[in-house]
Amino acid sequence: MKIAVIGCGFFAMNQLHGWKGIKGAEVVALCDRDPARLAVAGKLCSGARTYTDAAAMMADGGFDVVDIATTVSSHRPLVELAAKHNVHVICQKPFALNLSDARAMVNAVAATGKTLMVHENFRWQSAIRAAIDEVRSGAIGTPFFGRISFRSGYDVFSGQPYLAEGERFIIEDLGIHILDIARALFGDATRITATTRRINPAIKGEDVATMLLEHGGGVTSVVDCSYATRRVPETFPESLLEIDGDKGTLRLDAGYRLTVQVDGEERVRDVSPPVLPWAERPWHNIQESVQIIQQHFVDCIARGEQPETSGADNLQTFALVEAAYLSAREHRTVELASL
Ligand code: NAD
Ligand code: 89Y
Repeated sequence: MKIAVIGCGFFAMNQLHGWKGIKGAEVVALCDRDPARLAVAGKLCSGARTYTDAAAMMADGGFDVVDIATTVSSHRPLVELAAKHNVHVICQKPFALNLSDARAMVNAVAATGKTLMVHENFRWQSAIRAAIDEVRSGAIGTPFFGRISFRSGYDVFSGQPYLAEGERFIIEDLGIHILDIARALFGDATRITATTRRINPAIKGEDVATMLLEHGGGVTSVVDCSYATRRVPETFPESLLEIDGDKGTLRLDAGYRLTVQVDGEERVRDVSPPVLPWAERPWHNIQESVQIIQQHFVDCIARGEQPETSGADNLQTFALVEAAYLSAREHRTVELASL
């Protein structure tokens, strides 16, 4: 599978390393408007053609997949450009600026018959995956309550300065993954109620969000996110879980400790992610999930299946983000069906 990557910034480095770890995948073209960033990526993927203009790269072709790792404002034009050139597409989260753009992007790729996956990688973290597998296997019976919690004081702004500048921050940037984990565990939500706060005066958007979801299958979940939480140990970038089912409970605690209790019996597992050779702590958790999601994409194409985090699926995650902001702004519960 020949891959072209657009956007060679902070996060794309993980995706480039991830592709190197996938048998049969090869990055053959790279594009970034910034020649310095392009040069760094070019060193990592020697032999790949380099471009500062995405349209020129697309016109030259010679690849099966475009992997878009730019920030959100360029996602719609780049996804539509890729669709025009009839290639499979991966696009980073947040998928779009708004729900109507997101729907148009899904339709554009669907019309070509090619595959579209959103790089919504937290549900692919191995610790989260271990919890999802336990829940899906029925280990704790039918879940009725879940809490998915991401609370940190880690400085994400030094690596990603744009996060301090947007009107929206934590729900759009990070909450999107945590809401997606809630969907992976409990299915689609029908209603959401959210509150937001900004604690850090140096940023523009909200850095705390607390969300209450009702899922179609009957589960109530609490999704809480904060980048204003100063505590020891710092758990970035771990998402912690508490899930109650009618037969037992599951906890994913700090330090990647997974506990399942059923009928008075307890199973405790260390589900720490490996530190891949190119990865570094504390990002190794996310970095491993990048390689896993990219492998999933390759496997789905080979099998002719839709990725679990397809563009169409991601519309539900994206709608939760939009609904959470609407709920917080208007101090009311939002029905997802109304969007
Ligand atoms: P960045 O600003 O460091 O890099 C983006 C790069 O894209 C820049 O080098 C820029 O020059 C280039 N670019 C922008 N528009 C372009 C265009 N039209 N043509 C060619 N190049 C273009 O941003 P980043 O921190 O790497 O974030 C990129 C995306 O990855 C964001 O959507 C962000 O939310 C996402 N991200 C995801 C995770 C995750 O865990 N999934 C983590 C961090 C960032
Ligand atoms: O951009 C974010 C993401 O997707 O994962 C963590 C992050 O880098 C900072 O919140």
